[in-house]
Amino acid sequence: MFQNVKYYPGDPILSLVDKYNVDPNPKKVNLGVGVYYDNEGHLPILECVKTVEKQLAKQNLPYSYLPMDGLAGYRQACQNLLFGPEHEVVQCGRIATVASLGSSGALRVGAEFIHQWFPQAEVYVSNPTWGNHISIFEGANCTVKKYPYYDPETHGIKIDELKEFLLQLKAGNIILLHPCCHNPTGIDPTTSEWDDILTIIKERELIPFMDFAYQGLGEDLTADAYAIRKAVDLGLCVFISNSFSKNMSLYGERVGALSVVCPTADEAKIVHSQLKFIIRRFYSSPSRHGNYIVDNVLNNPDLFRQWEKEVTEMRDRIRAMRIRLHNVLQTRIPERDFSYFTKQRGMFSFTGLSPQQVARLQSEFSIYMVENSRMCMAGLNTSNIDYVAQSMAEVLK
Ligand code: KET
Repeated sequence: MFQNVKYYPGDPILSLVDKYNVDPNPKKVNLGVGVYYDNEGHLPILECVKTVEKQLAKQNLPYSYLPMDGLAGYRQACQNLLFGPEHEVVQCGRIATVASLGSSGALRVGAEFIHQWFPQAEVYVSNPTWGNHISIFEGANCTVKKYPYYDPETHGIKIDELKEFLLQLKAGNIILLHPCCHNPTGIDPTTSEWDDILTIIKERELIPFMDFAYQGLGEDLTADAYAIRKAVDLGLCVFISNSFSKNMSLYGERVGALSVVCPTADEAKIVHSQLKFIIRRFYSSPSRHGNYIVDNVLNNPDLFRQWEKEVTEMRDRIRAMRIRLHNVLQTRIPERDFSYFTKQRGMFSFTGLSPQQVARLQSEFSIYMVENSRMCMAGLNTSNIDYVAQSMAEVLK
């Protein structure tokens, strides 16, 4: 009966975790999946989350279904976080926001909506991008193509090529953008480059889809939203997927949201209704617990401040690791320029290692990073960083 079913060999990022877990080497280091570990190598539970957990435990709420689109307080908090509560789009009700199963779920629901209501639209992703972007949109039967982005020569963005490319695209196509902490390269446009990119998107009548999985881990919660706010200020309609996996360390709770900024509040109501219909047919409603946690953290000013502080600590720790890795490598191999490690932002770094060097790191040193040379800086800590830097220097020689 299942003779024709083909074996799925696994995801290149998630499969690394399985390999890492069975590696008996006590020195092993996991720099594969985009997960933040603290300096002790543990997955943190944020203090703001612990406080809410205690409150929720006391309340002993029954396990009712959530509405299809999630808790109203949660959805409002997501809008406030994306735009600031005073922003005109928030005040006027021009955003359709639904809770989702992480940013992945938001992307999938958004892809379904796009395929259903804009069947001609092609989806353009950066070259390179998070591999699952391509899978998710192709899984919704969208045609996916790539736009030029990363320049391995300069470890920067091919900004002129990118702009020229956008200028020749047909109106109505979707441009998938990473508003901050580009995955996998760690290279983001400057604010003036964003202005140029978004102005072309506006002129060409393209539709931006912003996947915002790392808010707060680039510059800060507000600065990281620059591209999103700018797009809306230019009068663009925007799809936004956001996530609390990384910035609230709630990975397994699968908490995210899809927001669609519409020209009018009436259109937002209609779009919202269709998003609910998609959700109903996919999985009916989101899970409760994560919605409650985030709702309580974001809507309580003290807990919000506590969260902001904890996000800052995560961001600063990653930065410190970048600087230290850079310093060790630069001392070991002075003829090579490693300054890109400190220019990149967010969790990831494109190390520039060849696939053979990545494989050697894994087989000889039990250091796991993605084959495309992406390394998760948040897996580094003061105990393993020297070992990683020395091993990298060894394979780079
Ligand atoms: N978008 C991007 C750009 C992203 O890097 C991830 C996760 C997601 C969406 C999904 O997030 P979530 O809200 O948990 O559904 N990236 C890491 C984990 C993964 O591959 O699933 C990673 O790149 O390692």
